[in-house]
Order: sequence, then C-alpha cells, then structure tokens
Amino acid sequence: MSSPTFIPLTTYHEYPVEEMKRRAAEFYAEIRQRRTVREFSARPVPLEIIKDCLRAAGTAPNGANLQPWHFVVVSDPNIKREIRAQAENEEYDFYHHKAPKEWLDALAPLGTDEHKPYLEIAPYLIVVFAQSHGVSPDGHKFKTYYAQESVGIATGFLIAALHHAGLVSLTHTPSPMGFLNKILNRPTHERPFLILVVGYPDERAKVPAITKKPLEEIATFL
Ligand code: IYR
Repeated sequence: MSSPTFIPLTTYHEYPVEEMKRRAAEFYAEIRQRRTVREFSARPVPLEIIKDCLRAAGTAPNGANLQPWHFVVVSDPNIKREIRAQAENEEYDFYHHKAPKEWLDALAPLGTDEHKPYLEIAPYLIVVFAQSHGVSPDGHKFKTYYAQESVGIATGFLIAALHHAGLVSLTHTPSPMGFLNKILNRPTHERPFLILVVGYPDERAKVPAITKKPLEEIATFL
C-alpha cells in the first residue's frame, strides 16, 4: 500500500461573485446550444482537436483514480465500414424483433431506425471502453471501482469538450456491442460503453424538435 503525497492546490482560481454568475450563465448559454446530430459531413477534422478533447475527458473524476477507460479513435474507412455493417445488423434486430413497443414509442420523436450511414460518413468514431479491471505493465490484474460511473463522467467531459471546440457528436449504443472488441482488438475486460460519432454537421442537417425539462422539474431545493 502506498502512502499519500499531497501538494498545494495551485490550480483553483476564485472569481468575484459577479464574475462567477457571469461565467455560470455563459457556460449554460454555450452548452445549451449542443444538439445531438445524426447527419454528418465527411469534412475532415484535424486529429489534434480530437486529441485535446480526449485529454480533457481523461481529467474526469473517477473511482480511486484508476482511470478505467480506453478510447479508440477510428478514422480508417475500412474499420468504419465494418462497424457500420455490424451495428446495422444489431439495430435491425432491435427495431424489428427485440425492442418492446413502449421503447419504440419513446424513440418515435427522434425518428431513428436501423440505418446508420453516419458510422461511415463522419470523420471519427470514438469508441469508449470501460475497464472492469485494469492490467498493470507487469501483467497483473487489479480491480477498478465505479467504472461505469467514471466512464460516464469522462464521456460527458468529452462531449462538452467537442461541443466547445465547435464539433458535433452523437452518442450511439448499438446493443449488444461485443462486436467492437473483435473489430478493434480490445481485451474482454474492456466493455464497450458507447460509440461517439464526431465531426461537422451536414450543411442540411436537421434535428428533432424536442426540448429539455426546465430547472423546476429536474431539481429540488431544500
Ligand atoms: N440504439 C438504437 C436505438 C436507440 C435507443 C435510444 I435509448 C436512443 O436514445 C436512440 C436510439 C439506435 O441507435 O437507433
């Protein structure tokens, strides 16, 4: 067991209250512009932007700081084609056999179906994996904690970073997603969490006319 080492907190910066209010309002104004997009442009995006967004994701708080995530960035057209083929296969089953009517009714406002052309069109698919356990450089296994929660938080950071950079994204979760381990050659202790489709929106992109719940509905103040 290693003993803790503490260093001074030098990265915290306190703002005057008025500035904090402005900053909170500005962040909300920016993040509320984010929309999930399903029509992507094939325009290339510099990889350095994606790398910085991933660096931002990697700063997320997580269980015991074991950072139980791995991100596979796919731009290779052959791999994208293979992911699309397998995802559409699973989605066909979902829409035509597996999904209960209640689930299909809930999805109706989004206008989704089994066709996933964006998996080939968008310049990047970031496949997010959650590590149920880790493997140290000497090959020994160690348990991870709150892997799903940790990876969810990191993915939230990633989505916010991509939006802040000026890109759009789509969280895509074909079910089951085991085929991603095979295609991307990832070990079985890494579970696919989701595919984040990333790029520019198609210039004619449309999004569903849906709204977010107001504060009074999502929060209680006691
Ligand atoms: N994975 C399917 C279905 C789907 C499920 C949920 I929950 C969504 O919010 C959206 C879609 C698909 O991608 O079409």
